[in-house]
Amino acid sequence: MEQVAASIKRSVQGVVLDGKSAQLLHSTVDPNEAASGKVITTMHGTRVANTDTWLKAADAQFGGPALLEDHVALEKIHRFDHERIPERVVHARGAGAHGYFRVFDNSAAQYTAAKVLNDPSRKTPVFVRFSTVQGPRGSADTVRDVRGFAIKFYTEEGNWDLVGNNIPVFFIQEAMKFPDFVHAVKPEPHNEVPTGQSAHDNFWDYYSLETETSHMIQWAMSDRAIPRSYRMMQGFGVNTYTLINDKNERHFVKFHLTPELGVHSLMWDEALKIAGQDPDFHRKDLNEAIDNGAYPAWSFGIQVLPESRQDEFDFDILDATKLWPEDIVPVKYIGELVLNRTVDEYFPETEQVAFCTSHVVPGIGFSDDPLLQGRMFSYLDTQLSRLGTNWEELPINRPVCPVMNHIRDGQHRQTITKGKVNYWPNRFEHAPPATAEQGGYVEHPQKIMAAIKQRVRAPKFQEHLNQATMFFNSLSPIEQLHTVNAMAFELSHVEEEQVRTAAIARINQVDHTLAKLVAGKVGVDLPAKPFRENHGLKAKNLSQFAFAPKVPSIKSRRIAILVADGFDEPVVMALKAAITASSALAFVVGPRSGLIKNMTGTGGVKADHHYEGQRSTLFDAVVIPPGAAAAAAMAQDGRVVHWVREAFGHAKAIGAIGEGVAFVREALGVPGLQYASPSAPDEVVVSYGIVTARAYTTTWAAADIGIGPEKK
Ligand code: HDE
Repeated sequence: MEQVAASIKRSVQGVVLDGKSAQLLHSTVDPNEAASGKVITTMHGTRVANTDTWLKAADAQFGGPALLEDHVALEKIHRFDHERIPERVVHARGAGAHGYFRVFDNSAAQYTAAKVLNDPSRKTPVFVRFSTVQGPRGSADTVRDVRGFAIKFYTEEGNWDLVGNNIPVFFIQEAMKFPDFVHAVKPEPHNEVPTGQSAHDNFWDYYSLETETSHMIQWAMSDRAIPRSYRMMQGFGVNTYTLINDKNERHFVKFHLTPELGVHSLMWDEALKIAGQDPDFHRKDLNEAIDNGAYPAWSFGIQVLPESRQDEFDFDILDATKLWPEDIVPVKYIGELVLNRTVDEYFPETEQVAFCTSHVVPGIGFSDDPLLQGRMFSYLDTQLSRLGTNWEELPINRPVCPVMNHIRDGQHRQTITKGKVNYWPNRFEHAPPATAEQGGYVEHPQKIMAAIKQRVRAPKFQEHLNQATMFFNSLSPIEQLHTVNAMAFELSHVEEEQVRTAAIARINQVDHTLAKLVAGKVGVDLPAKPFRENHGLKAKNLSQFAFAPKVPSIKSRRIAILVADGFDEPVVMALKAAITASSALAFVVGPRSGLIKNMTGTGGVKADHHYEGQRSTLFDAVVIPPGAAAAAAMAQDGRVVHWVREAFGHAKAIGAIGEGVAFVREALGVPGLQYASPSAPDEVVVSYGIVTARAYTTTWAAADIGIGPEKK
């Protein structure tokens, strides 16, 4: 196998590729390139003259029996029969993209010797895979679930895999519980129901019996579990890792990623509908943004604690069900992650990528976090059943630095290693271990106290509720209400009363009011008394409103312009131009996906979609331009009236101009909706959360997305 150093840059059609992309190019075939031969061949390279008709012993008129001799037919069917590989046991459904990571300066050098984290001259290629956890490969994107956020950094010292989630804590403290937890959340064993949902008896049964899930359940029932986009969610390493600097000092670390676009969620009703209307919503969103040059970007941050501070807190810093409140351990943002290239082919890239928490580089290490320790085995192990022994040689998994060792053979070995020896030590001194000076990974000499072999958990691991309550307290009232509704939705899908009652009792341990509100909806008797008084503690940056971008932006947002015959074309053209200039996407939606006539009847625009084909749920905002005939026609069409009502109900930004205002007024039944205030008739007006104007103005077009009864 040819190894390509990270420094190699290769120019393809004028685009300079990073080390990983250049390396991947060696494994890429493009049927459009002349060099590929362009015509079909068998897998052994012979050109194929017919791929449709099986070779037969036949009479030209009546046909006849097929011959087993036909290698082209046999190979085609044989390869098809074996196309599927086992899907991931969790996180089966995902979407991936390429990009880069870089640090702003060398400020992290005080904590880590890892060049990827301390050398600002480096631009490290990355591959990121986002995922849901519960559902199978074919499940919908917008289900209520945790999202995976796994990053492979192709560093010059080897691959570093940061296998994180969009929620900073986890359900359980001990890795050994993972099979039980996953069995409980996955479809129930007797009927394989439900798909992509935690709304079932076994999940809530497990919750009610395992207190340590309390904190994570609060997150999973919050809006964090229904993101608007992969591009608009945070990422967290979750487990506590360590950083080791040049002086061999060790710090504990939590990794954070914060999206440039802010953290945004769907509303539950939207998420439910999109799951049917466009199950690939998040996949498409990721590709659409990158293809349109709106590259998703995150600030990369670290929370660091010196070893000496390990016991300073009322929680154990190695407990993955706890976060480190940012009020007491601030996040230092040291770099950025940007995704700028979609995959060429899903299977060899997004499906075959394999992450391992144990893949680290010098300067980064592990902690005694018991969940992390179990993960170290699980990821390495699971790749065998998914991808086979030589999974690290697959193009997407190969490091960009040289790989050299005495590991050999196994199914599908790719590398051919020269030489007489495949062991160390050997008489030629071929491939010796690296010294520390040569960059060899040397474990930090961590001091272990004299210990007794026993199955125990450290004392602070016994406390499970404080941060669950703190998270709920830290949410804004609307986020709290969404949590109430989410829990009520889930519990109404729980059939056994015993499970519902036990779940309410558990919720009562987190917060009595929360339990009361949920119990009231699902018809369960509330425990008479609070389990304990709510401690009233809050922490910063737990509400997602904390991450609203400083400068409001409509970048990459999808905006529908609703038209009908008789619309005002110049206004629509101006709107489209202004939306595009703001790096957002404009889609004209009309009664048909064809030419829609303008108000003078002299032309029109071609609608991108028709009212039935796309629903308001798939857009962030909707605009209705002027045009009396168009407004009248839309008012007669139930589907388009529903479009606007639904957008309003989902707190979407709605804009209307001229006669479009009259249509919105009728559709929503808000007689007071006007397009001008008497004092400033030419300005835009915001009322009922709707932006209206008498005529088109450029300031209006970039109007604040996100206004509405519930700002999202
Ligand atoms: Fe995973 N997890 N996990 N997990 N996980 C897998 O590895 C596991 C945990 C996460 O896009 C599997 O390659 C155990 C926490 C992501 O390919 C498997 C435990 C976090 C992905 C596995 C955990 C994660 C996985 C399945 C408890 C957030 C998708 C396929 C000790 C920090 C990676 C695979 C991708 C995937 C095991 C807990 C995130 C079976 C045993 C905590 C993002 O190995």
